[in-house]
Amino acid sequence: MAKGSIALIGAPVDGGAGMSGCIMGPAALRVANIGGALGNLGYQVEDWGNVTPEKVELNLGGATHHENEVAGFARSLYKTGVDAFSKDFLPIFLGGDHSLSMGTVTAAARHAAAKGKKLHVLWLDAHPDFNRPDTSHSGNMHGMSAAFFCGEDGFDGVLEQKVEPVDPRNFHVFGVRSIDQKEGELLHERGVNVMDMRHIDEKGVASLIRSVLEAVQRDDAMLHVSLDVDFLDPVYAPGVGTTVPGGATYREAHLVMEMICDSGLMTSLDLVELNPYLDERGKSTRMLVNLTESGFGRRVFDRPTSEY
Ligand code: 6HN
Ligand code: MN
Ligand code: MN
Ligand code: MN
Repeated sequence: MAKGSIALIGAPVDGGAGMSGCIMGPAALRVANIGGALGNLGYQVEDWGNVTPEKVELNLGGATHHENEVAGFARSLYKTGVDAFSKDFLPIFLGGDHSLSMGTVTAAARHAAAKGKKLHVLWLDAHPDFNRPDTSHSGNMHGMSAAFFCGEDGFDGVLEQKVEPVDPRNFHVFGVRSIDQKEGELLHERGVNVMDMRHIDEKGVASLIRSVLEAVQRDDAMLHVSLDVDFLDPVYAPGVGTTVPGGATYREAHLVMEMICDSGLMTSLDLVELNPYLDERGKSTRMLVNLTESGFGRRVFDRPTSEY
């Protein structure tokens, strides 16, 4: 079976994080040959280069900062993302901090709506990134992206277009272990599917991820996956500004990606928060590339999924 086409889209946005360094993320992923790795798995890969942020003048108030940079990237990612979907590419967005999902997920949601479909989002992260400008203590916009694309208030002017909001019940947060007080209340109120680390310890990766994939399948929906480096335990991926102990192990993270691949449901992917300045000899960059390979078909042993 011929495999599809993948567009690599770089987004060196840096100002959404509390610490700089994510600007080097797309370059590090290319140095680690992410494109070649996907090509070896049988995909047609086109590298679309890095997007150029639009010029924006915006003030979201409160502690929020760098909104011009974040909104500038969000707007160009939105347009480039919509373009990639309409040309039948599966876009992989190379971050850049997690604020970039304000552009990538809204592009996916727009494309889904145009096809009369729903969009589910699987958020692999130590954090749910569900703050609004008025609940955020840090003012860092990488902690707000999910609130934005789920249609929360307080983000006027980030995109020029009206956002097609993701239904919070179709927003699946997996691997979390750090939630701010008001952010947690909002997650409850909105009915977000939060799978925290305790949940994963008790139920295991496989049954929880299977239930997410079944929900996507039932809805015949598109699936956007957003992989934050801090989803992983810092032992495996120290190259990120927001490490939290108690994260996913090497095998847990690979199993997630292998199951996503077997489902055939993923329609777009973000690789975010990689900070090469904080990394140890390329460890976290390689981890991200290896996880991407698992998400696109690399296997330890070729065996039918039904045998697992
Ligand atoms: N990320 N909840 C914290 C904040 O500043 O709002 C942490 C956010 C982390 C964001 O990891 O993408
Ligand atoms: Mn401001
Ligand atoms: Mn994040
Ligand atoms: Mn995080």
